[in-house]
This record gives sequence, C-alpha cells and structure tokens, in this order.
Amino acid sequence: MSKSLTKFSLPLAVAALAWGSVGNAHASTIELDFTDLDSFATSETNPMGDQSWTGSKDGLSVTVTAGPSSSNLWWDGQDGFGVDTDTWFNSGKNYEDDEVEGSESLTVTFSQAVDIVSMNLTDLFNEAGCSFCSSYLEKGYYQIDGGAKVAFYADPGEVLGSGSNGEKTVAINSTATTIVLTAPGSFGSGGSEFSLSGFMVSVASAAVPELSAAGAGSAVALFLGFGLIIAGRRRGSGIRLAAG
Ligand SMILES: [Ca+2]
Ligand SMILES: [Ca+2]
Ligand SMILES: [Ca+2]
Ligand SMILES: [Ca+2]
Repeated sequence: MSKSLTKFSLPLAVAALAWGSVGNAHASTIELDFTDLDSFATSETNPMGDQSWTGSKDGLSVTVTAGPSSSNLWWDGQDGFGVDTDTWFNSGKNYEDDEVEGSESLTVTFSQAVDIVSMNLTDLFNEAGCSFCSSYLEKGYYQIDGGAKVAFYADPGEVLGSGSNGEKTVAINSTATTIVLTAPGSFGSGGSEFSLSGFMVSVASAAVPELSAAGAGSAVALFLGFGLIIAGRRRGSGIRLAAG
C-alpha cells in the first residue's frame, strides 16, 4: 500500500464506523405485571367494576378493556384481569366473575406497536375428571390485530385443586398493537376460562444519538478532504492522488 493510501486509512476507518452506527435500533424489554398495578403510572390501581383501565410503564401506555360493552373488568392482585358479566342477563355462558369466558373478551391495546414476547395467564387449569366427567386442559384464544384466533391450553401440571394457580406463559413473539383474548366457556360437564396476569413485551427504544445517512455522508467527505490535504502538505505540493 502506498503512503498516501495509508494516510487515508484512519479517517476512512472512522468514517466507516460512523456509517455503521446509522439506523442501529435498540430494543428494550418491558414487563407488564397486571397483578401489581402500583408498578404502572396510572390514575386507577383498583379498576374492579370499570369497563377499561389504562396504565403506562417505561413510556408504553397499555389499555385493558372488558367486552361486551355491558361487562366490567374484574381485577385482583393474585390473578389480574377478568371480565364480570351479570349472569342474570346473559346466555348462561358467563359464569366466572373473575375470568374470561363465553361471549366475554379482554382487549389489550398498546400505544405503539410492540413485540409481544409472551403472555401470562392464571386460573387456566388442568381440570381433573370426576366420577361422571373426564379431565381436560382449559383452553383459550388470542387474536392479534384482527388476525386469526390462536388457541392455547393449560399446562398439564397445573391441576385444579392441587394448590396451583393455573399459571401459564404463552410464547407469542408477534408484533401487535392490539390483542384480544377469549375462551370457549361452558361445554358439556366442564368449561374453559382464565384470567390475564401480564405480558412481556419488547419495544424499539428511543435511539441513542446517531448520525443520519446525510450526516455520515458528510463525515466521509470531511475525512477524505482532511486526508487529501494532509497528504498534499506532506509532499510539499498541491493535492495529488496516490496513483502518481
Ligand atoms: Ca381467580
Ligand atoms: Ca366472566
Ligand atoms: Ca373451568
Ligand atoms: Ca379457569
């Protein structure tokens, strides 16, 4: 390599580093624990009986809404959110005040698109059989941004009556602004219903100071210019390129 090219190598390397940092997105993970509403910035830490609740954490705002419109949120610090529908006025499929089932739904809306890493549920049991009924894994569905319903099932180890809380972490790994949760409700001798205790989400965080593409281009030009001037001065002449 000629001396002139060697002189260019440092500024070129710096410019390359500057270019490499452009668009370097950073993601941060946020735990949304609905059993601890004090961990959110919110005006309501006991939304029992409200139709919706909004809280924010680490700059992300999240709203949980009970459906249908005649229903209200159930909330408690052990299991999180459920939907309470007055059973006198429905089809009889909404029978658990603290869980989602039948015609009920829980809609969770985020203030920006997030990557939902996972969802935490409670009261989703392996319901043991009895003398006249067989055991089954409780079932529910999630639906992202109006897409297809995706089924999930209880962890077989979370047996009702064994002292477990019916806990289940559902891996999702999808980008969403809204997720809707439902459950089949009663069937035959049993029923499927659950509560929502939280999410793990990942968001693109505010970028650390970065050079824009135009800025990086200017930096390259600036470094090249300095390199040419320095090379020229050391030769005691005007600007010349290494090819000579
Ligand atoms: Ca419960
Ligand atoms: Ca219910
Ligand atoms: Ca059940
Ligand atoms: Ca249940």
